[in-house]
Amino acid sequence: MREVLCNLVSCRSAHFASNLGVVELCLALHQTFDFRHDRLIWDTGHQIYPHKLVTGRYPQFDTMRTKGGLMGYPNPNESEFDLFMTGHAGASVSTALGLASGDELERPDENRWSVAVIGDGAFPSGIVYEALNNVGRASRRLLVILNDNKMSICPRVGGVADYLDRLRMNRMYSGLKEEVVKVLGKVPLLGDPVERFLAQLKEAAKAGLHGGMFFEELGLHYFGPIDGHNIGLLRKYLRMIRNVEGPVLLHVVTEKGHGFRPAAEDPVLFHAPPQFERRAEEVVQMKKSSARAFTHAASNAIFQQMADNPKVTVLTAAMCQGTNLELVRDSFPDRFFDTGICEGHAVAFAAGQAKVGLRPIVDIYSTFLQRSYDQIFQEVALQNLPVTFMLDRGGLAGPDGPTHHGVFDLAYMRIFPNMVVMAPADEHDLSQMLELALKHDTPCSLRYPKGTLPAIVGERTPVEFAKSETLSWSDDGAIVSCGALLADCLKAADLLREEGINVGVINARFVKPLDSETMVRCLRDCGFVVTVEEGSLMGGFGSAVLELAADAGLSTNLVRRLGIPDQFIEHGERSELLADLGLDVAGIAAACRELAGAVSSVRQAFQPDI
Ligand SMILES: Cc1ncc(C[n+]2csc(CCOP(=O)(O)OP(=O)(O)O)c2C)c(N)n1
Repeated sequence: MREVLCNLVSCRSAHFASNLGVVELCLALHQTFDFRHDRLIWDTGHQIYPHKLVTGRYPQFDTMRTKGGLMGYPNPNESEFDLFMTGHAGASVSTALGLASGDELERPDENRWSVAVIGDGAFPSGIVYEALNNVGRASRRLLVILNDNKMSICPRVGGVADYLDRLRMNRMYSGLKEEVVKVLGKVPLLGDPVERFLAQLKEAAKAGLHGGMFFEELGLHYFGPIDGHNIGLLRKYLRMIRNVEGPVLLHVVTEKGHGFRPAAEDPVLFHAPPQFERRAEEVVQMKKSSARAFTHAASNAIFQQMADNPKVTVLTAAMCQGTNLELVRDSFPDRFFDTGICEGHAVAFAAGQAKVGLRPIVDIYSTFLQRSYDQIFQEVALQNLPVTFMLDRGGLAGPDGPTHHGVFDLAYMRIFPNMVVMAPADEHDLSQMLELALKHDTPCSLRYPKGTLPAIVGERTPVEFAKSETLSWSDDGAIVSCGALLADCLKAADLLREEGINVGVINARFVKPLDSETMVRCLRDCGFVVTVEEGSLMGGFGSAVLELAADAGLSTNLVRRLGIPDQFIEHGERSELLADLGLDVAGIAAACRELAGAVSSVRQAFQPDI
């Protein structure tokens, strides 16, 4: 199984170390339960590859994360063994509890088990405690497996991590396993297996080898920690647990990257490494891209602002590596805060900092920030606090697919009073927008995609509050670009010019407040208007332009909005998905061509006969 995982990563970037770490756990689970009958949820879902391999998807495994191929996360459309399409961390205990409770109500005679496997990185998510708080009253056949590998993407942080460390240090795990076996061995093998197991536990507890009081207090039976790479031991515990009445938490200890030395030694790099070549257990060559991405421009801009202003702080929610903030973390350790996978907390925490005069930057992927929607509303926007949101991966996330596409943020941010919403087209815009945000006295957000920085040639104008940038003008038609697709809009305009169609290009920069003067001018004076955004059409930038047109009493007959339609977009390379949606050069040019044709037929119809 590990060989198959290694072969995959030699073809393309994929989640790796987490999958290597759960091979034995996955096999032991499938050997003990029948998940056509029982229920299994892998929290987050990035460690689902071994499960896919044993549930009929080995033949398609080489299509993993490619368009039309297997998804890198659980996908109920692929298999009856995947129950929820997930990619966000922390919800597994709640959904497993719901499944267990539903089964107990609907089919009490079937004795189905619901199992949630959750990593120690996901475990501190607030929602997990909401679920644990509820567990005591609920299901008898709920098993939560805490897969403790001491890592989130980066080393895990926080008090829960310290608590788990203490549990791991207990004598049962640290070298005194034989003693436990001895203790357990004292209990006679005869009799009812449930009674026997509980008796064994009592004995173990008496021997002072039993930890996990916190979970016990919440109403779960706590077992462990046990070695998560020992299939025999795992199976033994799982079989015993099947006989226990009441919810159970099994704490297993694994090594992230287990079985491939470079991954075990550097699980951060190998969480989702770039494609690499290997020889046996050596990585010969890693195909890291040298192109500068929006994320690099963002972390660079954050670094500059923090160097210039001691009031600026930065918060990340377990994504220090993904947001490229390692240098910022190491250079400004007092003003860098990693909350773990706790986005809601991060936003409310930033609100507190802003209230007392700091200038916090919340740097979170667009899709994960959705977790903190109510804190954006209540703790930030309603208080009108100057928190700056930097939304990474704002747009299509590519091979991660629908759980990770950050396509709703323009819509979800712009509806809040006080919120300023910006979308930089390139590094020039991004750094100036951050500077503007940190001087502005209301909450601000700026979003940028996963992708390399485009080079926009020609003279640029400085970023000015609520002002767009007119790069070229034509009364015939206008492309109004919101964000990072500007370079493609410019290329489309060049292409059209060669065909004799003149189109101006506007860089909108602000979604809110809109540059209403320029937008009204486009709507009123240009033959047609095409808006372009890598975000949901519902409620996004194009919608804002239509609202403005309606309010100003202007016609929208020749306005076309390009963006993400009202559907979830599958996984694939970002460029492939953009092309499918007509958001590439060819698609933008085609929309303009069509509208230019419509304009000329309207004009011909109204031409007086000579
Ligand atoms: C809500 C949310 N925030 C952030 C992430 C990004 N993310 C994916 S996996 C991961 C680390 C998970 O750590 P853990 O649960 O311990 O699993 P491991 O990879 O260590 O096996 C993070 C932060 C996410 N998927 N969901």
